[in-house]
Amino acid sequence: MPGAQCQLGVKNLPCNLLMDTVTAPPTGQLTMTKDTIGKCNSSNKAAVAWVDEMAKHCKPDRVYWCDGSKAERKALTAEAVEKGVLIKLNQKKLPGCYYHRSNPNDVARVEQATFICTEGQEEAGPTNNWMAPKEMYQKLRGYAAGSMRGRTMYVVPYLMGPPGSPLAKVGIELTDSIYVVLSMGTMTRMGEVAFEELGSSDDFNRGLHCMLDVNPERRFIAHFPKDNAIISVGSNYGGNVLLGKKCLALRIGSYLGRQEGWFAEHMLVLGVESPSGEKTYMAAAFPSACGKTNFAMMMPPAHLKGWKIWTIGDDIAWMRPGPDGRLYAINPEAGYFGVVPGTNSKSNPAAVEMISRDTIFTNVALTPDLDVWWEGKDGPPPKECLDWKGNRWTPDSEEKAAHPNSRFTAPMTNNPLLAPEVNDPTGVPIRGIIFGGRRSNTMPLVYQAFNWVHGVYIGATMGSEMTAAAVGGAGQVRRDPMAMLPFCGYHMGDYFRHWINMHKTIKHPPRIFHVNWFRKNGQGEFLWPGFGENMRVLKWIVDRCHARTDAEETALGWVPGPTSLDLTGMNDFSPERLERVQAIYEDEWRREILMQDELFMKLHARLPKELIFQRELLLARL
Ligand code: OXD
Ligand code: MN
Repeated sequence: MPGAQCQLGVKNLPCNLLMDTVTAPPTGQLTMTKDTIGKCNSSNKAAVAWVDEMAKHCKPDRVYWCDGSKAERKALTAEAVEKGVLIKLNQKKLPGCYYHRSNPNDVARVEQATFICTEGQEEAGPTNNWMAPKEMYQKLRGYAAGSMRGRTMYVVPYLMGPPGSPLAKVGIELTDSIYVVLSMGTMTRMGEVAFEELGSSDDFNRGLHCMLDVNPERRFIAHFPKDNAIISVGSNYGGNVLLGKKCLALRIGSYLGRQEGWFAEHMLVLGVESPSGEKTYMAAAFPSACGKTNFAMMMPPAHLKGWKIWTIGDDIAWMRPGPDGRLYAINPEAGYFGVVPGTNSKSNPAAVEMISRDTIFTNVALTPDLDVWWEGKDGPPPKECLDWKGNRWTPDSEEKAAHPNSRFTAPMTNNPLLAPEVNDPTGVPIRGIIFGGRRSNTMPLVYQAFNWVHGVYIGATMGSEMTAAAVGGAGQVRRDPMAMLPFCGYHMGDYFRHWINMHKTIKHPPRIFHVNWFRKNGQGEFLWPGFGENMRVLKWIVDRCHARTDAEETALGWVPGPTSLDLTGMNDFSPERLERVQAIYEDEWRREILMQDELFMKLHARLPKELIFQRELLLARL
């Protein structure tokens, strides 16, 4: 009903078109009344006007403004169950947990459908798909027009980062997917908190998500960095549609970070507490599905019992120089959207606990007693269950029961290792940055850069075997600079320049390291046990950051001396094995450096000279 006035005092602005048609939710109104649920809860003129404009365009049957309350979540969850979007899991075993199955054509990020729409193509660079903003707006507005007829448009206000943080950013996502609303409620600080932070400012990310008919032919994830805007159509997969995550926190974030002098990175952030109570904060970039969540929630082995890991974030770090010359990081997110297969009490005991309640499982297998199952879960497989597509599955089936990129969406507050500092608006001071990839050969377990620019070179030339987190190419090595290849919102050469320039603004820069947990021997077996044992490597890294352990110089950088990596209790890990996992083979490295050429050639017009010099120096050292 055009012309309705916002209840919260905005004069002469249609508040939202159709709010009066909001129906009461099936269950669970605790604090809300029938009169207020879903109604406009913002007096921000820019927000109200934009929602109004988009509603007129998409023509939903109703517009629902989310307030982020517990009562709202309960009500929307019940609605999602009633509509068959979610299945309620066995609440005795998994309290607060729900099951979702996505369209089988929509199970991962689609990089070929992801666009950076800057004015000129050069600004987006050769590693991004590009279309001119005008053209893309026209195309996607065409798809969005009238696309929400018969549906609800949910207004999802959200805050990325702790309230009051100088790094925090507000977004509003308009979506016709109730699954997205519930997921955003877990992954971000969603609801009134965002409007409180926004005040009367018009500086918020404008995100529009229309599911359409979930058709890969009409699937686009388009970013308009100059307008701080995103339009995503034709998908309902988290990485494409939870717009606060990859779209705002990384692609738009990296663009804003370059303008404003900070970093938006695909990095976990953790605190390492020593037996004496000293806390050292580290950030680490690994490509998608290479164990960031496991590393961020690691349990040290028995021998290092006095050590403890605290999680700040498992996927994204926003970092900026503080007044004391150190680099401070926040986690902009409030939940984890993690890969499920392989999660068990060995790989990630804290995650097993975390996802036993309040979690949405997407594309795992469903057992007859409404429990969930996936490859690599503790215990034997079920005798029979439904696979992620809803087909009958038995251990004899050829296909996997859970999709390799099936996911959990869990609130960070369920993480038993959650660092209390996660809510500190200042963030945590980062002492070390770790880069790593999934490499069966060439890359040693650990080495340290000689200095900042060398560290930038190491990050810029990172390579990794591809995983199921993105469609296509699994297993092939591709260059994934700083794990940002699919997430950098501008020219990668300018991004490297930003990294090099930022050094001047950080008086006490973090030390930089490279790790590889995945090196294999000739028989295809992993040389390093990984998981909790990675704590031994992390301890060496922490000690290096505090300049209290020794290292040996190699062509690649500093490596642990024969006795400085603590291997106590690893009885089957002989000194020869350590030598093999740390080995630097000249022929492998010459090939590696040749492979880097592909990326360097692509970026050559804007590639900082410093990186070319670093490459030459490395060649000379080999
Ligand atoms: C993710 C990804 O989902 O990197 O975190 O794809
Ligand atoms: Mn990620």
